[in-house]
Amino acid sequence: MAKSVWSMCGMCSVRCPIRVEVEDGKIKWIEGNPYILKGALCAKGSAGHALVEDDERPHGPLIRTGPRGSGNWKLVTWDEAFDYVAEKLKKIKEKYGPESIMLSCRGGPFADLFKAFIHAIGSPNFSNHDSACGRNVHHAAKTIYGLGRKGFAYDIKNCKHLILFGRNLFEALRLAEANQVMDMLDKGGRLTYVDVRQTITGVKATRFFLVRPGTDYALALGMINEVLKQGAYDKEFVEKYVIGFDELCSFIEPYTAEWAAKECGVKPNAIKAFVKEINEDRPRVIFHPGWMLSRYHDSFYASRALQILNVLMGNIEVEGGQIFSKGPGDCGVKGLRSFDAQVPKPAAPRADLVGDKYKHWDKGPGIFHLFYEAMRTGKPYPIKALICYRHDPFNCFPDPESQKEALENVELLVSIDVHYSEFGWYSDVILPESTYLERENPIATQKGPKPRFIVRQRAIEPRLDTKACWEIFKGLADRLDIGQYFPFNTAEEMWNWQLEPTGYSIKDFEEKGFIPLTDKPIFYDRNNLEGKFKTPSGKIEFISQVLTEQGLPSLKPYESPQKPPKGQFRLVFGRTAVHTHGHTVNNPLLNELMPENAIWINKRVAARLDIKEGDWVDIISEGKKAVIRARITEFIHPEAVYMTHGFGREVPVQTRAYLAGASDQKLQRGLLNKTDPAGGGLCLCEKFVTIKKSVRNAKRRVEL
Ligand SMILES: Nc1nc2c(c(=O)[nH]1)N[C@H]1C(S)=C(S)[C@@H](COP(=O)(O)OP(=O)(O)OC[C@H]3O[C@@H](n4cnc5c(=O)[nH]c(N)nc54)[C@H](O)[C@@H]3O)O[C@H]1N2
Ligand SMILES: Nc1nc2c(c(=O)[nH]1)N[C@H]1C(S)=C(S)[C@@H](COP(=O)(O)OP(=O)(O)OC[C@H]3O[C@@H](n4cnc5c(=O)[nH]c(N)nc54)[C@H](O)[C@@H]3O)O[C@H]1N2
Ligand code: SF4
Ligand SMILES: [Mo]
Repeated sequence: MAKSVWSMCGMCSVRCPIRVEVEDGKIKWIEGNPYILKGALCAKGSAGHALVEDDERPHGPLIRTGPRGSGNWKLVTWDEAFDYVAEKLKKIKEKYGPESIMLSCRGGPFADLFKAFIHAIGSPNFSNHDSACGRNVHHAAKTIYGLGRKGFAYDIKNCKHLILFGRNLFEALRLAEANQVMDMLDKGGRLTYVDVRQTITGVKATRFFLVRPGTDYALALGMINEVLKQGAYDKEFVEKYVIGFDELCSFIEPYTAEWAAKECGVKPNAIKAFVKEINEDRPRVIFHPGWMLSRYHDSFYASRALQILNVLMGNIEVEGGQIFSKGPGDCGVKGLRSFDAQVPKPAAPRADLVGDKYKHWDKGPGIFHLFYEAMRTGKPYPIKALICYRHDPFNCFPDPESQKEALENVELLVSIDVHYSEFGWYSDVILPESTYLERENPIATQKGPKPRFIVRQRAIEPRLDTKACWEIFKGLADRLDIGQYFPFNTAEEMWNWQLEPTGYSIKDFEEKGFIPLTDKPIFYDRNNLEGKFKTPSGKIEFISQVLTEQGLPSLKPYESPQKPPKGQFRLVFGRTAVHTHGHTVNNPLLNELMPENAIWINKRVAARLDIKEGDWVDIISEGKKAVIRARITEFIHPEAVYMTHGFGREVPVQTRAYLAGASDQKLQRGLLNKTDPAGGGLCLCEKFVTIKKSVRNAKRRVEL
């Protein structure tokens, strides 16, 4: 029998709305929701059915029998697995207190349920991946607007000039955003792209600036200087809403376009010409504040500088600018009932000390990598159990070997994953989740100018002995005597419980696959934004009270990035359009599209090192070596080498991905401790590696 199911893609964390056609219990077709995405889907989204059919994933719950990482597993029933984990958690709770248990997930719209679980246990230690992703951007936005990274939506479609500093949005995809950029370009909009190498986004841009790695802050400062010099900013808006403008004016004086040019390599005249253009285009100018900015020692300040440029453009709450994200309340609708809101707040401080020693950081998910310190030292108190839901710390954080050292002090490691993650392979228990096409998720709210409720519905029954996240957490909760916070037995009951205050029912998703809460975008009155900025002063803070109280500068004097020592290069990384981090590399279809990564090397550098296109190259980092193929190009800065993240996997049962290509995070030795004191993000591009032609090359082997 054929049916059509509204759902949400799960091949990456963007979670595009989809429509799935099913026939005789098999997936026949997947497309983007026509009301939102006009049917569009990326390569990964189209490969969803190959995930379902893939046998190289856990077939049922697994309990480790050999040493950690040995790959010796016992396949057990769900009851056995739940009993085993619950028993261990109870013992740990009794011996070390509930706060010694931590849970990390992939964040995003469904986190409410997982937060409720860990809080109900009595632990404040909820975390996610974000200190290796968007935390610097999030905290930069918070210190300027008092709102996080998602506090504004970018109306790219209607903007006249979009500026992207390393936001490679045609490869690091969010489909709706990529579609908007295409629409904007069709309408004659301009796109300026800044990167240390050329990308698909760069080739579509009207202007491409190739910069020296780690100098975005310099370029942004040079732009601010020129904007102020040319008077190319919205004086009225600044006067009305900004605190610290005078301080900015005196701070910025030395950072001229000529000065910036020396740092980043972009010609002063190009900076000046660019500022003339944005002066014509404002307020419909958007400086994207970055996404994955856990990169350099000053990425937080670079993101702040980009936000300052947004404010100077006066692009807030205008068409073609940054629009405040609206929620159900703005549409006169009550929000979903929250699981977490029913649970008493745990009393203990967080073990990562966020909100305590680190008052300037968002307590929500804290900073995951700081928990390793607590594991290592037992201070402020020990962490004895780690549950990772849809999160692979070994693929997410640098230097898995030093992570493992800290994890030796942790008595229970649980991976709730659809695959064998690298962490899962090392852990004590794997609770396999059903793929996104075989399960439901709780209903979630998508904020924006046009907020909506969204839902993931089950398209087919699970092929293997797996369960949905809500079944897994409920199964554990019942055994931990916290079942009262999960008052449902079926997905439908869960949805109805969530929807009850809103006045909607699950049937309301039938028409479009989502519940729109408004027809037209909602705008606040731009002349009356009082109360909308959630900073301590209620204003846009160029000088942030929170940073000042923490003893940190709001306008940090520029420090030039270190030059790589002779024979070494800065290791930079990024995404490809056909993979999601490390978890699609073993997907049969996507593996065919891109089975391994290569190292990009500047042409002149390669000639000097006698490396040719396709040669095997050794990448050496503090005793760790990886060998991958060379990709020689003029279009990368000579100080940098680049590789796509996600490869070099070491889970033997993933036969397609096993040891294919190299892993950037395994080369990032020592970076686990390199936290940005202001932004909280890791500095993952602060690593130099040695590059040389490998003895693995056929010719050399013959010579030997
Ligand atoms: N060196 C280096 N480090 C990086 C990055 C980099 O480029 N280089 N990128 C950073 C960025 S931007 C991010 S966001 C993080 C990502 O880090 P993570 O969030 O840890 O990575 P993902 O690979 O997205 O997913 C984690 C796990 O989720 C599992 N998974 C996928 N779908 C599902 C599902 O439906 N249910 C369940 N339960 N599990 C599922 C996958 O199998 C995978 O093991 O890494 C960061 N770390
Ligand atoms: N296909 C696909 N799409 C994805 C993901 C995925 O895994 N696959 N992951 C999603 C996630 S979690 C995230 S966080 C986003 C990330 O989205 P982005 O942040 O846009 O993506 P990245 O590819 O990590 O990095 C973009 C670029 O930064 C450049 N770069 C390195 N150093 C510098 C520098 O000093 N200055 C400048 N200007 N550029 C520099 C790199 O060369 C790279 O091209 O993508 C999301 N979309
Ligand atoms: S960007 Fe692609 S993989 Fe990610 S949710 Fe959308 S369709 Fe799926
Ligand atoms: Mo990310």
